[in-house]
Amino acid sequence: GLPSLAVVGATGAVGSVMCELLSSRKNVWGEIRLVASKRSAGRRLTVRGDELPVHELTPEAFDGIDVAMFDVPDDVSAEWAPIAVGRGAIAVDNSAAFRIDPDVPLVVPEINPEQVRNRPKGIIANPNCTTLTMIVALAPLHREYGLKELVLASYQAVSGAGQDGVDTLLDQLSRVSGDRTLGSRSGNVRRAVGDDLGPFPAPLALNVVPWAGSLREGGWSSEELKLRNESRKILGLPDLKVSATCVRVPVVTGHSVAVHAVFGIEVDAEGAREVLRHAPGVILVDDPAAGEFPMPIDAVGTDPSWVGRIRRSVDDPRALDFFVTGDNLRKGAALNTAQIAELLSKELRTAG
Ligand code: 11C
Repeated sequence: GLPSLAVVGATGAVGSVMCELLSSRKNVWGEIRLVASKRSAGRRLTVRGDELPVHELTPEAFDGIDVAMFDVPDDVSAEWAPIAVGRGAIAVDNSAAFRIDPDVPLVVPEINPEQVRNRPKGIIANPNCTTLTMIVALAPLHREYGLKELVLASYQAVSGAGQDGVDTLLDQLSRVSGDRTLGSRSGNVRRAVGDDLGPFPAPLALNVVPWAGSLREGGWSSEELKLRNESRKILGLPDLKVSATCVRVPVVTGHSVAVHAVFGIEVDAEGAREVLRHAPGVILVDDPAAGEFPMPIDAVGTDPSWVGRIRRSVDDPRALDFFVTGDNLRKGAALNTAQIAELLSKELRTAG
């Protein structure tokens, strides 16, 4: 029969998109078992047209499971992915717990699908949503021109911080709507928004916040270092120079990145467009004269990374500037995890 799948974290922001994807993509699974924390256990969710109960996360929840997907916080994955492996499952983990572990492959199926088989710990990691959005477009350009250096600025949606992030922005927007004086005097947006900042260090409504993640050495944020370390690992470029500034913007879903990429040889914008027209998982949206740009409001709910604003640097013939947008809950999280699991389903069916 078909392999069995557990979805751990089924009730979260990413888990909900996962349930949708499992209902709409080609069916390669036998039993699907939904698992979540004790708080969410007992709820029922619809997958493939069936109402399924949500089981509590226990070691027994993995009995008889071939592939276990994790969309949970880092500490939960760190504890429970090895338990799932101990019960006989292969774990596909979307937290940061294992991404940089040299014994855990970090997989993007359009770029390094062969790495799925290289899993001494029985764990495969899924990249961060900001890295994923960008890397799908960057990897084919690297193959063509040889990447040397990246300078990045992100524009990240609030759903990257989960359902709490979404609720926080929408509540704040309802508090500021209607007051036409807001934003013209220091401090008045803060007063209108009030004290509830949700998972963010500052108000998101009518603002941009140059911060995502937690503080690391040298003033870098964890999100900025993830972009650097994960890009290096996925592209197999351990010495790649990466400088990133990660910024949260008042967008519900859809992470964007402004990319300055320096290559080893001269580039040209039309050549880069031609590469991206044929790249898997990419859609080229690059017609400024017609008002066509990659933007979150269009990319949300779709699978590909949307790329545009492709220009050769005026001052460096080896550098390209471009803008890329993708659905952070879909390709950024649930879709990439589902694609990795589908590679495993195929491997198990071929072996079995
Ligand atoms: C954000 N990218 O937008 C983060 C969320 O490493 O998987 C995902 C954190 C991670 O806040």
